[in-house]
Amino acid sequence: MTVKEYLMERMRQGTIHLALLDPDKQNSFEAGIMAKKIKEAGTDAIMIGGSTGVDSDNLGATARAIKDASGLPTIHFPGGPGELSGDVDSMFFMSMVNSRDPFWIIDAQAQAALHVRKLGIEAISLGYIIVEPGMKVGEVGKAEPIRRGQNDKAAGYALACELLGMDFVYLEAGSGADAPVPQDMISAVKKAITIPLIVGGGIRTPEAAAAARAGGADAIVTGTFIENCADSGKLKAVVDASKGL
Ligand code: 1GP
Repeated sequence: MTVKEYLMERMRQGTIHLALLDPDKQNSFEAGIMAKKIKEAGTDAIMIGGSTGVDSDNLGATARAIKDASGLPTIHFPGGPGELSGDVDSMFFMSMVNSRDPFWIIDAQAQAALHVRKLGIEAISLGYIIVEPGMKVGEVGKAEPIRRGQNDKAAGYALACELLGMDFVYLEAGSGADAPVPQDMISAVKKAITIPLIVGGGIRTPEAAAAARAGGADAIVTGTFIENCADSGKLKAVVDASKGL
């Protein structure tokens, strides 16, 4: 089964949780320990990536450690075309569709594509939509973030991604955002598309996860919260709220 099939299968049963680990924030040994903890909390798969400080070496080492420690599927969440590893199970082959720089829309992907194929990495295509505040990723990607309240605009971008043949759409408020993507924007986007909707950025409480789920998110991503949370009960509470358990 491919990672895409695995995710689709799980999402058919309800909202799933994806944990994001940034190889620049801890060494691979620590990433393995975190992966084991988050697996016990019930996460469905682990995304690996960050906007800066990731290279093929720390990406590969982190992917191997996560796999060994948890057995969960790994998904590379790339910060640019210079970091690639055959040690991941799959990658989000993504376009930041509301970037104002063609590099982040298609040129980075063109630089990486032949290498991705050569390494045999499963590529899951993804339309990446930055919502304000957008944080570091919005800044690095020169995004023009969707403003709060611009629900039709968000839905238009998302449906354009679907009509272009992309597998998934990701609404991203940015890692560490003070407020996640608003629930009514998630609902408006969900209503417009038939492909799965991933939501992330600024989700660090069970209430925020439940709101994203109620809005219609098919997958909820948490990164910063996992990095900072030593309490396995709190970890499980956010994962459970994401999945409606
Ligand atoms: C970032 O959406 C993810 O790409 C996760 O954001 O770190 O705020 O959970 P947080």
